[in-house]
Amino acid sequence: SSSRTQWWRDGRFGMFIHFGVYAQYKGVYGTCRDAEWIKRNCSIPWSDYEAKAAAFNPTQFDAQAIVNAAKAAGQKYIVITSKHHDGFSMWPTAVNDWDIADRSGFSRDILGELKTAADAAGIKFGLYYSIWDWHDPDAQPGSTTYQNYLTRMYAQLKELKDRYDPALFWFDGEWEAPWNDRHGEDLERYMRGLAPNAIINNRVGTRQVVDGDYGTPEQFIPDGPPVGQPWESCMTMNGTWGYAQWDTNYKSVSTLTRNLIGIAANSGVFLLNIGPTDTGAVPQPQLDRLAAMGDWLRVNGPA
Ligand code: FUL
Repeated sequence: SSSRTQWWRDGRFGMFIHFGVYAQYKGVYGTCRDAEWIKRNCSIPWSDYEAKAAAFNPTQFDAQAIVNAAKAAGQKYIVITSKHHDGFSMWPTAVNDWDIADRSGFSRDILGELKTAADAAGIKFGLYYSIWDWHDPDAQPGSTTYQNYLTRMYAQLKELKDRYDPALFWFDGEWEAPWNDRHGEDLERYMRGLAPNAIINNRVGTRQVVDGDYGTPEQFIPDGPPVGQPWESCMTMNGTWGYAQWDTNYKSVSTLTRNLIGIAANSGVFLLNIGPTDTGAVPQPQLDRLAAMGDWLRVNGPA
């Protein structure tokens, strides 16, 4: 409804964070290059990926610094990957053991740290969750036991609600069978019961403008007036969502600022991504761009 989404529509500008085991590869596997899709696109065996998970130790992840950077940039909300397509949970889920607490040596609750820092700064906290899951055996193509995966997914979403009470759920990976129209409708109904005030993006389902609260153009800005739903353009500053050391192809501050202005002019919302490195630190070119956008907004933005 329009009152549910009001803070988000008024806020206009948010921070996306793609962070997970994939950052450990820094975008490189042998001669193959990718980022958060590296497991799949570089055909990495699970044994290798699981070893990388075991070595995951992002001690430089600094929730307060990230929230400070968002705040200074003029961003009003943060959405971080709780589970990407690799299925790895960034919180200590009880549903399976493919998670940061059970499979890495890193025991901090970084989602909790970010939620606490965001709350204190008056910034809304949201979670990305991929429906598509490359790791869960019941979620694989042709699975006759997909329902078992769905039961676990519902349980994980309840964990996320109970632990972090997110203001926004950003679903993804809905395009991959066997997920279908009915699954999307069912999940949205479940989420409305679980978290009636939370905003949900349209990738909860496969029916485009019918599903969720808002549309999610990715890496582009729709040029016409918005159709059917509120919308949020999500975009990278360089070319990759997850960290890739080789990806230094950054947009300029003026391009990013013009993107924000163009989106706002069409009543949209801008979700701009950062991808922390394997140590958890945010790459300096990303921090620089956030700071410069904030400088511009303080002079030229809304009062
Ligand atoms: C896409 C995903 O496949 C990408 O990895 C990224 O998360 C982007 C925001 O959504 O569909």
